Formats: sequence, C-alpha cells, structure tokens
Amino acid sequence: MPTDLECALNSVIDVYHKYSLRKGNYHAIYRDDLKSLLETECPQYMKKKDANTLFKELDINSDGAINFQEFLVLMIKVGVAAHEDSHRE
Ligand SMILES: [Ca+2]
Repeated sequence: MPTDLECALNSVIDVYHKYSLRKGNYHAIYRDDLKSLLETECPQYMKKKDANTLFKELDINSDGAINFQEFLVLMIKVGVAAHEDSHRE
C-alpha cells in the first residue's frame, strides 16, 4: 500500500500529465495550459502571481514549454507558500 507521500507524489505526476497531454506530450506543458493549470489547481497561490511571469521563471531552458523538472520548481514555490500559510492559520 502506498504511503501518504507516495500518493502525494503520484498526484503531482497525474496533474502534470493531465495538462501536458492536452497537446499530446508527456513532457511539455505549454503557456496556455500552464495558465489553466495554475488557475484551476493552485487558485490560492495565483491570487498574488501572474501566469505569464511565472511561465518565464519556470521555463529555465527557454524552450517554450514546462518539462517535469521545471514543473517541480513550481511545486517547491507552491509548497513553500502552503507551508507558510499552514503556520498562519
Ligand atoms: Ca522548458
């Protein structure tokens, strides 16, 4: 039986593929699909952020798409913000 952490990681991978596969690619999320992902999956985080700015920050290799490694940087950013919020409540 998978642990809580393994389930959480599988969810991260599933969400990545849900948006990457919109254009049929397991390894690339494009700008419009990233915007949709951010607005749908991270609405709390996006209250203070701009999707275009975030896309530029995340596209480290400047190939016009977010690969899974680049997506993990987003998970760090959202995770740090969520952790901070957890201590505010
Ligand atoms: Ca990229």
